[in-house]
Amino acid sequence: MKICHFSDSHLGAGESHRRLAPGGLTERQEDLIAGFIKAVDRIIDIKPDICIHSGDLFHTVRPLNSIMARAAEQLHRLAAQNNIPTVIIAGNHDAPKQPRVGAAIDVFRQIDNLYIASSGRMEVFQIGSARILALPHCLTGATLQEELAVCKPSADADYNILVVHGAVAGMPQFSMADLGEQEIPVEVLNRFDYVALGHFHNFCQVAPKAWYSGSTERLSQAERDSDKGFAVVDLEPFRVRFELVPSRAMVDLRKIDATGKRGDEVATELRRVLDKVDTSDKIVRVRVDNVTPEMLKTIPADTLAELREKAYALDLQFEKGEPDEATGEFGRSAIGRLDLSFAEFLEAADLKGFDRERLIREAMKYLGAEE
Ligand SMILES: [Mn+2]
Repeated sequence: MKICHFSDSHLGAGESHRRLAPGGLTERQEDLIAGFIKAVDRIIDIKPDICIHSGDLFHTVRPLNSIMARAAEQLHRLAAQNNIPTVIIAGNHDAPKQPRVGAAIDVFRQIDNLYIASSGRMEVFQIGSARILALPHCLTGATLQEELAVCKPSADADYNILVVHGAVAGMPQFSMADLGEQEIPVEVLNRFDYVALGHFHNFCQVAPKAWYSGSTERLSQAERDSDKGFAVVDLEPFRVRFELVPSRAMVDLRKIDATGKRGDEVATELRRVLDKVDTSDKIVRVRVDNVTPEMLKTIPADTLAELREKAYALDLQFEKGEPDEATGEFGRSAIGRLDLSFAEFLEAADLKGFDRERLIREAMKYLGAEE
């Protein structure tokens, strides 16, 4: 039995990218969709017995209708048109925070051959000789514990496969520092013939038969050195290999020390650093340390605009001191996600008598989403 396991497509991410693509989404949003489509193309070529998507198909609980339509097209192609039974679970990004909101992936339930777990409870699917335990992101930690307690293989099935989204407990390197991220105990992983993990964005093995497939596109600088793609799993004999899918290059350039420098001097140095690389097709990060308010006031805005214009995406990080490198780069992006999670919470919350839009606007201000 052959399984293709992919994950964390985060369709809809890249909203703040400055250039629009034809159709109105940003170029970066199109990138993420393209990565997902390339993975689907390869899976259709491989034609596995089962395909698994282990969560965070969408970046948010309420993706744009246009993005849902693009996803529907691909899932229909994969499961219905090409007859590949496909299991998909909700991850922490696309699972609703309240039951009445429902999961976006629920709208795909009518697609033939697609098995969806989004109820916040474990769902069991029998596909051929495999019994699939699909555990989506749970509403509460208590529910997760209840489900993990009954998360056991069945002797009646030839193969028992677990699909779950979260960080493996006791392995902080797999944490995305997300709000509401779930922890999966290692013991659970060792009960199954294969565990398809989602959440951590780089392909890697975490237990003898448990893998993160990684995401289908790069979402943070912590992923710049990792290839993107998916896992191809053979159960008999057991073998897991990585299938590469082309993705957007990310580079992290040399840090610039602004100590004692004026704004125009920092701008000249930025230009020198950026001129060494063809940035036109890359997501580029440069960090400027020891920044003072005076330096920021005198930095020529037209130079910054020009450098931004040249790059596919330029992330300039101005830091007051020299931040601790050990804070972890997945953790860094968690600041961006705190506002996202809070906005989702506000979207779903019962706010009778309040101006929801205004609350969201104010919250974004305080959470630093509008830098
Ligand atoms: Mn996740």
